[in-house]
Amino acid sequence: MDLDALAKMVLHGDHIGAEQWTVEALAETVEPKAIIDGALIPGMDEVGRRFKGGEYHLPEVLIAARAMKASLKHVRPLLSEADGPSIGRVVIGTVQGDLHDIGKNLVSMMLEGAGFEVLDLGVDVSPEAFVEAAEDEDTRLVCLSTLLTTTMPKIAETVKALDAAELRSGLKVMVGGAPVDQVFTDQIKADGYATDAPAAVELAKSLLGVGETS
Ligand code: B1M
Repeated sequence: MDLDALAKMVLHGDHIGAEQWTVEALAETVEPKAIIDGALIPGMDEVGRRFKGGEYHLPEVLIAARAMKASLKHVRPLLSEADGPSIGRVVIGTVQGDLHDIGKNLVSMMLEGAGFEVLDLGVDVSPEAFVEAAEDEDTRLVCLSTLLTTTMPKIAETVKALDAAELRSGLKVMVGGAPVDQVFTDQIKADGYATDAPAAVELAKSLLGVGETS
């Protein structure tokens, strides 16, 4: 089956087509990894490029991510150890006191589409819960999101908790969300900050040294 067709369905946000294509392809024994590497990642990479170039805006990114997810839900359970490790395990969540999750979900979906293994802790996540998830030795990146100025201190608190648990040498911390900026990121000594979901994917790759996007 033509992997390029699925990449285009993702690019154009055709979630019904993407799901149908995937079910049929898997029935025809197309390799799950080929679907990810040959269609979902290139499709979402192109979405990122178009967003960066101003051709796509948030709605197009959201519907593309939905199409990617519609395919991924059939592919993910079939991935085996033989398919090799993901490019990195990422823990993501909205910090304690904050229930906003639309942007965080978008970041999470795009990271998955880019090949990361994502553990999404949800919303209102305590520093302790982030630490617990980060203690898994496979975790390479912790992503902290918030939309409220009142919960920005919880980002700082979570970074401190990761420091106190002596986990920072083995992993990176990325922060994001509307009130967060580079000054804040530097103040709390996080490793990086991204303004939107495509930028978060690029930053995640660069923080983990897993290749550049063009
Ligand atoms: Co709330 N809310 N809200 N809200 N809400 C805002 C954020 C607010 C700016 C509205 C306003 O007053 N103009 C304001 C915050 C003010 C401030 O603190 N400066 C606000 C407030 C005050 C509140 C309540 C306190 C209201 C109340 O109850 N009095 C309350 C808080 C509840 C709580 O969390 N404890 C509340 C509640 C809600 C709803 C539940 C109704 C709903 C959330 C639904 C949900 O998320 N499931 C909601 C919504 C929808 C919004 C607005 C309208 C939209 C947010 C959104 O989803 N944007 C928002 C106003 C606005 O932004 N226009 C507002 C779309 C989303 C795709 O963008 O989340 O920015 P965003 O994510 C982007 C980037 O920020 C970035 O990438 C994303 C995708 O490109 N990004 C990251 C996000 N996380 C990242 C992490 C990264 C990297 C990038 O790396 C780790």
